[in-house]
Amino acid sequence: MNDSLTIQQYISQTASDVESALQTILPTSWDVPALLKESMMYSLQAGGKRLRPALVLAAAEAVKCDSRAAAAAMPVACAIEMIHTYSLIHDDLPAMDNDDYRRGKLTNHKVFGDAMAILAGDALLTHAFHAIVQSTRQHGVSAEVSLKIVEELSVMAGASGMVGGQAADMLGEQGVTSIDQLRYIHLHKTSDLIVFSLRAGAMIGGATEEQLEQITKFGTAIGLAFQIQDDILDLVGDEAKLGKKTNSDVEQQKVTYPFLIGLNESRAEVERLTSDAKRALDRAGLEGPSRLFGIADYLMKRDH
Ligand code: GRG
Repeated sequence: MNDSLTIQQYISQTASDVESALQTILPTSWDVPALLKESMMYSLQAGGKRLRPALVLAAAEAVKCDSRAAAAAMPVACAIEMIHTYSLIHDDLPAMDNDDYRRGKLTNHKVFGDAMAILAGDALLTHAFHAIVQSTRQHGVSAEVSLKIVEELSVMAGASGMVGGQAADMLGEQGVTSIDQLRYIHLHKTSDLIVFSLRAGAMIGGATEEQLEQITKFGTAIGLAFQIQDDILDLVGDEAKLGKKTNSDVEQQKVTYPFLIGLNESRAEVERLTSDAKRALDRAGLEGPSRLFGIADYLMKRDH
């Protein structure tokens, strides 16, 4: 990809590449019930930031600076977006968060009904694993690397990863009182998919175990920073809506970093985590890490 792109341009370029690749992975000719496919595509095409796919692609390129590494990583980038989208569809259901809007559009169940939304989520989750296997078939990713990616995804998206984080969040809804409990939830609900995205891209690029270890540290830290920044933006947005944009009196129902340690300390934590992440990335000694450094800074400074 063109080296002179700013990080925002890089993210929007990868987003549009991923959107085209998703059309191939779920082709119009795909012989599945039309409404199921419509429901899957509705949420996939609802216009998310495509952050996780960008991390897969940027990590592959960081380890091996050639465009073939990014092409081979594309099916995995699509797979992670399918899993992320499934999690959002299920999270919005009446039995979970009961949300009517997501990404500025009606939620999946509001358009297709609860049953079809559950099925669309299930189908996206399952099809993600199919897409990863395709990276081996079509782009020469070794079967060993593909298998390792499938194994890591099944852990990071499952009971000891994202689903576990969501369950801990649900079970602790009223009872989360410490940063450690909250950190556990964020690490699994949010960071695990981010860490997976980076590790999968890096594995396709041919990273060593030592590099993967530092990339994991980088991902864990930017994942936490991303979630804290998300909670800061939620809070600041809500206060702006209420016309009371203050730094104190943090009053909200949801237990978040701003709720537990205040807005200013939360902002400082985002900066600390981003610095830690960048130090780990430095230690990884990659061939072309500039996109990853750029994404870390972009996430810290983002305002949406
Ligand atoms: C239902 C199994 C299951 C899991 C749900 C993703 C999730 C776990 C819940 C959604 C709520 C939430 C705040 C999750 C934390 C991760 C997060 C900030 C998700 C939003 O990711 P973005 O900002 O979304 O990348 P877009 O829309 O840009 O893709």
